[in-house]
Amino acid sequence: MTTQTLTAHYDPAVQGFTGLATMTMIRAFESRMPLLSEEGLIRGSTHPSVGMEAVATGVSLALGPRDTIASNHRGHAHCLARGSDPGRTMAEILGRVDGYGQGKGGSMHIGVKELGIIGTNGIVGAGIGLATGAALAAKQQGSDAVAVVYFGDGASNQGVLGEAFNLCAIWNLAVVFVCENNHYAQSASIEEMVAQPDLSQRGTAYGVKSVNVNGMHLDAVYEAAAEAVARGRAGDGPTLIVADTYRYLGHMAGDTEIYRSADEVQEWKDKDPIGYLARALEQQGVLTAGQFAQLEADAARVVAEAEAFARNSPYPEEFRAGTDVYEETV
Ligand SMILES: Cc1ncc(C[n+]2csc(CCOP(=O)(O)OP(=O)(O)O)c2C)c(N)n1
Repeated sequence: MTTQTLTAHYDPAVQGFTGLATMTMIRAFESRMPLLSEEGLIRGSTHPSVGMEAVATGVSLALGPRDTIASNHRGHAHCLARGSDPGRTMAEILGRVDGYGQGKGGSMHIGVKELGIIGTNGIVGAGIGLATGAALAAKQQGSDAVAVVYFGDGASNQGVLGEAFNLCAIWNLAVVFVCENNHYAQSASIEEMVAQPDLSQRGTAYGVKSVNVNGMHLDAVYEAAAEAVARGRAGDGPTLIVADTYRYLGHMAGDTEIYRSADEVQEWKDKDPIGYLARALEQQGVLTAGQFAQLEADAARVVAEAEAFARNSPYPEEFRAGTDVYEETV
């Protein structure tokens, strides 16, 4: 199969500006999670990804409408960056009937068929198999759609990853494996859990093209993702992108965070992906301080409206618990 030379072209005025708006909205949305949990509005746990916004956003900017994404327990940002409606996303998190799964999936089980979101997932690593299946289906149907899966450094220890790497490599399946290495699996640091911390070597070992990117830099993530998507579309197979990133909040609400130091958290806050991008865009002359303030105000308004929508949405009726759990046509 010939390799199409589709080089990524990050344009600060296009992907940079749009990306900043998306990241700012995701930050505002995710920053509400601990407070909504404290208020008792979220049943079960919810996992914010404050600090990791550049990964979801950079990858999403490289995707087309027919592409699919599979995600995990920390999936709100992936859905929002893919274009999910903040109100319906929030309603799902709060278990309300106007959510994407009529409130029956909750924070960790959001799916949006029309956006190709084949599911966030509470089972660590499960999205890896789903994306592989989506890519196989696309190939069998003669489509050039690409499947993305987001997973954490902890999930990279799941056996399904090796199987998926192997199948995608031998069958040239168009999967972009996006490992969000935020350095912790719940409370276990990567140093404790992995003897070879360069996770990209895992893809290389299976014949999967593998790259490391700075996950705090939208431009770097976008370039890598656009390359990976182009390879997949051209029939040249899978790519693993390992994005070095960090979550600023606890694993979930109520996390005591005794496994990491305040200095370490601060060190990563100094690399804030939103601050970095805003400064870069200002230097490149495509953003003024006033425009950035406006983006932040817009994000706050969108999230406040989403929250009001979700709070006003009723809970699903109990007798519907067993409906909508299986779909016959795929
Ligand atoms: C199969 C499975 N094992 C364990 C858990 C419990 N669990 C939920 S999140 C998590 C940590 C996952 O870490 P990682 O993949 O690095 O993602 P992160 O939370 O860092 O984004 C664990 C162990 C689970 N949900 N599913």
